[in-house]
Amino acid sequence: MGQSMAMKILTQNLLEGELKHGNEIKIKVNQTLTQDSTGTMVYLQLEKLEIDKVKTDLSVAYIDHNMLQQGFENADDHDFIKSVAKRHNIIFSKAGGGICHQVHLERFGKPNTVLIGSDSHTPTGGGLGQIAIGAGGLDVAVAMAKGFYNLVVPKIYNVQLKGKLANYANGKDVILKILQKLTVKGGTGYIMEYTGEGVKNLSVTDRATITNMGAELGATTSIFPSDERTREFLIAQGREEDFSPLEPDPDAVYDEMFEINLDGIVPMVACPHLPDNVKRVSDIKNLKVDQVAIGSCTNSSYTDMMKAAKILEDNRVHEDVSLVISPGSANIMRILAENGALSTFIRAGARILESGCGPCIGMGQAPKSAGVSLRTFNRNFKGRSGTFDAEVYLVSPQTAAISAIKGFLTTPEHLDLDLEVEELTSYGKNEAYLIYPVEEDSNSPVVMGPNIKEVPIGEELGEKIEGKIILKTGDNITTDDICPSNARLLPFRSNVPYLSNFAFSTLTPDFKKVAEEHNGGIIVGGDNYGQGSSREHAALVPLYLKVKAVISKSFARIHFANLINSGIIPLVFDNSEDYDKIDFLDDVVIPDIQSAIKNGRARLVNKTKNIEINLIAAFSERQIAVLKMGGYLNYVKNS
Ligand code: MIC
Ligand code: SF4
Repeated sequence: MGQSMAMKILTQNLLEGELKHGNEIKIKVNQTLTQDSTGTMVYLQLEKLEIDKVKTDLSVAYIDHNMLQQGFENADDHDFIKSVAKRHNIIFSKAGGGICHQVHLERFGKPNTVLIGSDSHTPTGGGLGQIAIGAGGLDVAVAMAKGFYNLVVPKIYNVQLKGKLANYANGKDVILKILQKLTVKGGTGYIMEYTGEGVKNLSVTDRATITNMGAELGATTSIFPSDERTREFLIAQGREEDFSPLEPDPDAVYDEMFEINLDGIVPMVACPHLPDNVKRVSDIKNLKVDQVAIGSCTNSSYTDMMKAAKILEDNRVHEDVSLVISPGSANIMRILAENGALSTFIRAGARILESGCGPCIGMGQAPKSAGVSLRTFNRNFKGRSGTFDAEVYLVSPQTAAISAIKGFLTTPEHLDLDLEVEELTSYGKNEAYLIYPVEEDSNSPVVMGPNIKEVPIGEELGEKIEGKIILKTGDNITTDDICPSNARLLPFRSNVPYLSNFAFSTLTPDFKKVAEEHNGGIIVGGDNYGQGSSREHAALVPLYLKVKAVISKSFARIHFANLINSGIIPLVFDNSEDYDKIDFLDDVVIPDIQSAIKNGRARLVNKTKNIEINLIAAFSERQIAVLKMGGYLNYVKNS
């Protein structure tokens, strides 16, 4: 039986377990990446694991998220991460060097390897034929300390591509089209594998845009072949030696499949407030735009920037629009400075930001009240921009640039514009932002500022779980809801006690008060609970507030793992209609939880309503042991 590309790499890296859908396996990790907003927790946890050098071939710590530095907190976090990186043989990418996923694609990503990153958009590496998976911080710390990662074997979804994109269309329009079809939970439990003759017509960076936003489908990861275009990209990045080919066997077996004709792709837009609320741009008339932002790990490559520059050349940004531009890496910024594109942006009236996440995670550039913001980013959750009532639309760089000139949402589709951008044959290098570890640094001290607080650690599991339902949510609750992120809160990513004041604040003003009044309790969620970012703070904050379990219709993959890692039990309604049989502040008990997690089934007694509800408690042997010990850190230290 032929193998898919994903199965080939997983087979190569398999350490333990059987490669069968649904099984938990242990795989060797070749590379890791972290960024600063999840990184402080990763490195606090890595220090607790008391290691010498990382066990991976390559680990990189990027600073790209928290860069406003309006107080000492961000800078202290950067220093802390730098000091730990030095001690353990980790490459450090300084603030300004660029967005982790873009820089990793350019400098380090390697076909046929496994990359684990503490950021949900790590699958960007799939554009290079890598199995690149986003994970919680502790999983990444363990990957560095021990060289492995535990993964539940996903199914494989084959997307067959044919044809060629028109030059007004972008990888972004392809993935938005897929999101329209599959929704934000349609990829859950799958690896998206792109094949077909259309693949060769997509640049590596267009491929990376597609794999990047596979995260929005809920997919474990997404992967493209490694072919001649991959080789050319790696040659242009000065690292041909990292190339190796990857393609599926001709008789590869897939669980699901559909076809996309790239010829037919037209500019698409994700409307507020979810990335799957997708329409054709041409179907939205007269949408006046206040802000346009071009950048983020989804669309900040050299070719994306140049397409925007071509549209802006000899034009002027509309007087009612603020256009902000953040190239994905310092190297791209340098190239744009040298080839004149940067001056094109400035002549057009754009605002140039440093290379980093910036507005994508609400670090500045919050839109005006009820403002309409058009962004080339990947997430448009309510409030994420920093303005709660802003309306954020997700589009391609081509659509963004033309709309910035016109002042309303429009596409370059029917305009006679030359949008052809040649890929570079040499990107050169910009090493100035990278600090490579040297032997002498292995004993250098860890530097910790006053804002860096201890990581909360769970307690051993008791005989039963008992308490009040302290929150009941709807479907598709994001980790941005559970632990919001914006310019005011990101400086506190290493301070869980402080962050706990804002838990669920997009849904309710007093979650913390209720949790404290009842000494913790149980949360009830709908479908796809915990979608979005990989931030384990969305589990650590509830742990700190003594949440014992979350019961939901279904969970997003990374958050499910993060809850287990924190010792909080994620349980699923056996019959999702039972969701209606529990209400806020009901008194509940789950008796005999120790055997429930072993047997895979739990019983919840709703004492307030005098009814019983069946729950699924399906965990691997390892997860059961982790839950019993009160979290993964306790487990790893004791095993
Ligand atoms: C995001 O895009 O939501 C983030 C910010 O990059 C997160 C990580 C975080 O919360 O720090 C992610 O995607 O995992
Ligand atoms: Fe940064 Fe936005 Fe990408 Fe997250 S999605 S890594 S915040 S650019």
